[in-house]
Amino acid sequence: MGDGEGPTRGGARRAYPVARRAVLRAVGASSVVGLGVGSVAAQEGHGDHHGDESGGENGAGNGVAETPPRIDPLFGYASGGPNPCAGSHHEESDETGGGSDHPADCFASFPGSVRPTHEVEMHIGIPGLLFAVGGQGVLSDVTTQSIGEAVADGTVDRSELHRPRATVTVQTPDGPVDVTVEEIARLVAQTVGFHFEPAGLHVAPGDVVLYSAETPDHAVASYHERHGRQNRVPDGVGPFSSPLVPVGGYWLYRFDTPGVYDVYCPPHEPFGMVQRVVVSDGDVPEPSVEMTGRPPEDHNQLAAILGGLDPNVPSSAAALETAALSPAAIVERGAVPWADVVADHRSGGPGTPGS
Ligand SMILES: [Cu+2]
Repeated sequence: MGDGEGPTRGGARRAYPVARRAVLRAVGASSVVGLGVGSVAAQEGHGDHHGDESGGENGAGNGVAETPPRIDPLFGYASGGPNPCAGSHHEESDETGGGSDHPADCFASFPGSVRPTHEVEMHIGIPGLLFAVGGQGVLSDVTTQSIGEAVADGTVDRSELHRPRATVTVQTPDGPVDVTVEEIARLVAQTVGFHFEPAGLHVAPGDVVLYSAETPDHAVASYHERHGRQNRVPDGVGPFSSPLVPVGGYWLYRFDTPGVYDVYCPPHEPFGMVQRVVVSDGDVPEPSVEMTGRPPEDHNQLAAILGGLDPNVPSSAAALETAALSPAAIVERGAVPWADVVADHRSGGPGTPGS
């Protein structure tokens, strides 16, 4: 990407605000609109992958020639959107879990060469009010510690809290809000943090997974030696990764080689944002872990960005060790919700505070 590419870059920059407005209009409205924008992007020569490195072979500038989109084995297929499957999950509801309650036509609108059969959403999962409480220093250290201990198992017992009815005033974008210590504790207990939904996914070899960005600042990367990490993908699988996926956009990846794949969100791996994908025809493969680099983070740093409030969400290492994310559980259930991983951890996994 040198300075000599000024005109190209200018063109791309001009195109982005248009695409972004289209995304905003489309978010939440699932419909068969994905292909139109995808084709436009391809004709403008900046749609598919990472721009200049891979754009050449797609024949941009060939006029009407149409090259079927393809999924790169390392860089997948990225799109700024709109995502035809946007907003189709309802993970906040316990009943639906990590299932596949997308509209029937949501995958059918993709070209056959890249058509997904599963969707994974990328979420933040932290109430905005909690950020405000944590960032404004309105709680004493004693109260903060008592909240952490009280919610370590994911439930709130008023008797475990220091001054549960005491009220603090928090400044929010909508003005000052009064909250009690008990209410803050309930917010902490509800916090599941940065996560993939579902956190565990079983697919057949050759299946394509759509990763959807519901909130900002997420990406997908394999635990791989060439990312400086412990290798946690099957033999022969490369160091695949997505770009940072814009809200409303998506990234597609095809899982070809059977085995267990552990992936992480690079910005949020210190906060436990990991996923396990099991690729098999129904058998239960073993994880293939090689000590090639840094292992998954073994300390969850959520408390550091929440002013010391600790929701006891598992670290990346702890999440991958839960029973919920065992390959057998993932194959049996098909999809494992992140809430089950958090519940497993809070119910007494190693490292649970106060146990
Ligand atoms: Cu993330």
